[in-house]
Amino acid sequence: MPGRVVAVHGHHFLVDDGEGVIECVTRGKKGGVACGDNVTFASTSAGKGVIEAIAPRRNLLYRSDEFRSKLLAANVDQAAIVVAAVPAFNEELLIRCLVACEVAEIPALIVLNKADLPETEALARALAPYAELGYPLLLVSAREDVAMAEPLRVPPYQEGSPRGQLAELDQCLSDKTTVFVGASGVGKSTLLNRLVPDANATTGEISLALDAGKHTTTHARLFRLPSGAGALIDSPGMQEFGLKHLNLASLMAAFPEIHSRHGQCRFYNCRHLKEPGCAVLEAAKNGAIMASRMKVYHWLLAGIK
Ligand SMILES: Nc1nc2c(ncn2[C@@H]2O[C@H](COP(=O)(O)OP(=O)(O)OP(=O)(O)O)[C@@H](O)[C@H]2O)c(=O)[nH]1
Ligand SMILES: [Mg+2]
Ligand SMILES: [Zn+2]
Repeated sequence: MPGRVVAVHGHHFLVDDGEGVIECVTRGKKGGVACGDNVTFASTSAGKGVIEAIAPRRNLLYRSDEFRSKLLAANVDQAAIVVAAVPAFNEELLIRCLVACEVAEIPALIVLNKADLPETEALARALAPYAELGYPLLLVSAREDVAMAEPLRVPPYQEGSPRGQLAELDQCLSDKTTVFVGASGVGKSTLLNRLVPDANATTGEISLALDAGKHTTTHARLFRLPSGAGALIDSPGMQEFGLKHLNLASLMAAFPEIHSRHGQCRFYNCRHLKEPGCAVLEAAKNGAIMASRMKVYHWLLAGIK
């Protein structure tokens, strides 16, 4: 019987067959089942089954280190990378998430949450160049119960939408399968609860004293949007995003600002490291490419051999 994987708990999977949710395991050491996978399963007893096969995937978002891959979501239309000023913003993590999306050919948007916090203003300004790179940037507040310190007047804030762009986000999500990814504590599950009121995903209080998020979501879970055919996948927060699966060609293509300068360097096989006549390094020097992005590009390049 066919179904879609809607939750992954270690080696247990919840499969939605359209009528209900079946608790499944895999036969043998298949592993590698992702939230969002289309599978066929055989039922073993009431409400239980075994996954027999995974249908070919449209795409797969995952992270990887030397030892293993961690699958985040399969068959999605887009990824919403959720960021916030509190706990402390991690730009390297954002860049790595964007690279992973580019490699998987999954369109990415950036959701800057916690618009109600005064710290968010500076971050909104710092993120503006990402919108210029082509990643839609939305500024929202997932919490209706907290007062806005002062409406932020930086783009993408719009006059007359005091809670930020929740309506725009809602529109972006409609009829699509979207995966929420990002650091722990940025508000992915709180946003999900706003958008899917009966999701009741566990949200956690962050320890402000430690300025560190607590991992409250422990497994990926797919929820249907109340309107239409869309779905949202909530995923556990991460501290780092391993990209061991990158190769040179995919790295070169993963940075739009580097890719668009292809062919402008003196050497056709330029790696934009310290070659003379490099158009990318020149652009970085005069500020046309963000220093933070260039730094992460060089780190990722150093990791490929
Ligand atoms: N002030 C403010 N707090 C928020 C907002 N959104 C979420 N929070 C708070 O941030 C904390 C973390 O929220 P979660 O939704 O659990 O964060 P998460 O990204 O799901 O975290 P993980 O599950 O660990 O990945 C909670 O205390 C939320 O109440 C917001 O828009 N404004
Ligand atoms: Mg969560
Ligand atoms: Zn170059």
